[in-house]
Amino acid sequence: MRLPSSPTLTVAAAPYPFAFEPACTALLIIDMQRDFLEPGGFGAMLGNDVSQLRRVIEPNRRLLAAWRGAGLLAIHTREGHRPDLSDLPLAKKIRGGGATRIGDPGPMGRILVRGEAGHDIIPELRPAPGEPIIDKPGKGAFFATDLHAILQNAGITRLVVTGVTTEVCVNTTVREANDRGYDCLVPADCVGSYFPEFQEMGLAMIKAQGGIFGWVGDSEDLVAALES
Ligand code: C5J
Repeated sequence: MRLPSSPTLTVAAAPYPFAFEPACTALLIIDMQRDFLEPGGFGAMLGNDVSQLRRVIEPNRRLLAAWRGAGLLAIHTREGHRPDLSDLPLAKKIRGGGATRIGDPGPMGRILVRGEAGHDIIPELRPAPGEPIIDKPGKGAFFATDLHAILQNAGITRLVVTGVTTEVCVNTTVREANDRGYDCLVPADCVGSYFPEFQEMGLAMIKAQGGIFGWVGDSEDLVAALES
C-alpha cells in the first residue's frame, strides 16, 4: 500500500479548497446505468424524468477521459441484484407498493438484475479494461462489496465521487466513505437527481458544517488541474 504523501494538486471547492495527491485519489462513478438514465428503465418506471440525470453524462465523460489520461484509478459501481434475487431484502422489494418491482421484466430486461441490459453502464461511460466494477446490492457502494479492500490495496485515501443519484446512492456512498476515513470531493456538475430540490440539498448536506461529509466542487477545475 502506498502511504499518503503531500498533496500535489488543489482545486476550488466548498467549504474550502480540496487538496489531493492524484496517485492516492480514485474517481468513483456511481450507478451510471441504463436503468437509471434511459427511458424504460427502473428510474423511468418509478415515474421519474430521466432527462434530469442525462445532463451529467457529458461532464462525467470529460472527467473520466482526463482521469484516464492522467493514468489514475477509476472505479465504476452498479446497483443491482442476483438473478435469483437472493440478495434482495423483502423491504427493498416491496418498498413503494408500485405495480413494477425489482426483478420484474421491463423494456431493458429484468429491472435492476445483474446481467440484464438495463443493469449495464451507459455506453458513453463504459468501463475500460482493468477498471474495477463494483456490483452493489444496496445504495452505498461500501455495503456488501469489496470496494474498501480495493481502495486500501491501491493506497487510495481520497475519492472524487460522481454519478447518480445525488441524494441516494452518491450521498450514501460519501457518508460511508467519510466514516472509513476517505476525503471525498463531489463535482456538482457530475452528480444528478430527478428532483432539483434534492440536488441542491444533497450537495448542501455534504459541504455543510465545515465539510461534515466532504467537499463540493466542479469537474472543470479538476480537468484543468489534471491537464495542467
Ligand atoms: C436509487 C441510486 N436512487 N443509484 N439508486 O435508487 O441512487
